[in-house]
Amino acid sequence: MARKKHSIQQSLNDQDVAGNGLLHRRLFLQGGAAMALSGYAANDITEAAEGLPVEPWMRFPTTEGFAPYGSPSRFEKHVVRTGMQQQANAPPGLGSIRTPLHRLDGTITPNGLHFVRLHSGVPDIDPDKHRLLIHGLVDRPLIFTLDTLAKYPMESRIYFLECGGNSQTLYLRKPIQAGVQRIHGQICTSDWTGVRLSTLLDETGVKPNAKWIVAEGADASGMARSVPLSKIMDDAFIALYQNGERLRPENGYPMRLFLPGYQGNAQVKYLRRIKVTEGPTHTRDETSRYSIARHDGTTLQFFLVMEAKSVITQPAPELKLQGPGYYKISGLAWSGRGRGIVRKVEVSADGGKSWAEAAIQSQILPKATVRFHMPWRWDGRPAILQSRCTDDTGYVQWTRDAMIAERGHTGNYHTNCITSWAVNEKGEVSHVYA
Ligand SMILES: Nc1nc2c(c(=O)[nH]1)N[C@H]1C(S)=C(S)[C@@H](COP(=O)(O)O)O[C@H]1N2
Ligand SMILES: [Mo]
Repeated sequence: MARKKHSIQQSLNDQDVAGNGLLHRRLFLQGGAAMALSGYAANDITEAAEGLPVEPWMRFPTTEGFAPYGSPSRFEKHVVRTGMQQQANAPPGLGSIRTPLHRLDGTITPNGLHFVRLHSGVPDIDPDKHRLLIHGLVDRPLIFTLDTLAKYPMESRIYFLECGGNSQTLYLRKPIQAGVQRIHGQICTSDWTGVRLSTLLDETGVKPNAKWIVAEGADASGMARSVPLSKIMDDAFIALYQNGERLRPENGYPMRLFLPGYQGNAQVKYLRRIKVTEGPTHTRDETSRYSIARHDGTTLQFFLVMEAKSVITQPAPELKLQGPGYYKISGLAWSGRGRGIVRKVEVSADGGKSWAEAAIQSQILPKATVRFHMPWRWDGRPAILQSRCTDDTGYVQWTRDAMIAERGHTGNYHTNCITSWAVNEKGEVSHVYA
């Protein structure tokens, strides 16, 4: 028995693929690792098999489980959105609540946990009274109700939605001491269903000099954003359903603009108007905000595509390691560039000195998050965990140093640099710059 154990240990040690205990990504598929991870000795298992408990709920049926709208197990009450519901000195309804990335697996975000970013709270819109107006440089301005939209062909696509301000604290000079939820919890993925805008614009017709549109929401923030007509005709749509149900009020009920791979802010919720224009409108939300200030004093305007990015969600500062041993590093990767395909994700356990390719456990879909994982043998000594994403254009997620060199500390948006989680001897995880 002891000999056997030794050989498993030996084969695990032979699987090192990068510094500080990163193991080959296929290790989890092999029997040896499963045995090493279970932690039970063979005679414990025999004993357990003989004495499997018969619990009360196995003896008597319950009458539970027929709720009109289901909710998670009572043991999952801690899996909630958190964040700033109301910032000090801010106008009412300005803030965000963020997704508990460290508590989720897979790629689809449950609707009740999708991050919420609001500039004036949620308007209480009656869907029967809501109208969408398409006008401006069109041949025939048209008004659509929910009922008329429902008659058009719809498409369902799985796409990520990330706030342009997600992770923006990485621009700060000192790493904030917060978890993955606070720092990165504004990236989610859903199955969105709606009507392509190209279909609706075929109906209205578009004048030859039309090159942009401006989209306007029906909330008090007056959210309005300009989008190139090329994007609108390519893959933009009016989203009506999110993971099979009507959009949640917080996420734009009854309809929102959806722009695959673009920054969240441009995906105008409570959409009530699309005006076809010659050029960008230069609205408040695209001039005072959501442009990227650069170190050389210039500004990147209409910088709408979210670039390749990844983040380790387990371990994370919210999750302490329980002593040396085998761990599964897991996280999300995505890109809005090119076709939006994640080509590979690499993981480092030594602060970026050496890297190894992670396994992808989800489907690889354009402009959607993918879930990666990587086996790791933690020896109990300090380590720095990082991940980096490469997309189909060959773009590699950059380091924080490279990002700061180009954008300085005032950059604020599109923070797609590598994140570093430091693990100390106690197994505590914290956010560092490495
Ligand atoms: N009308 C309107 N649209 C809006 C916003 C808003 O406050 N009002 N917030 C924007 C921002 S900043 C982001 S990141 C996304 C967030 O979408 P979500 O709240 O569904 O996650 O919606 C965008 N669209
Ligand atoms: Mo945002």
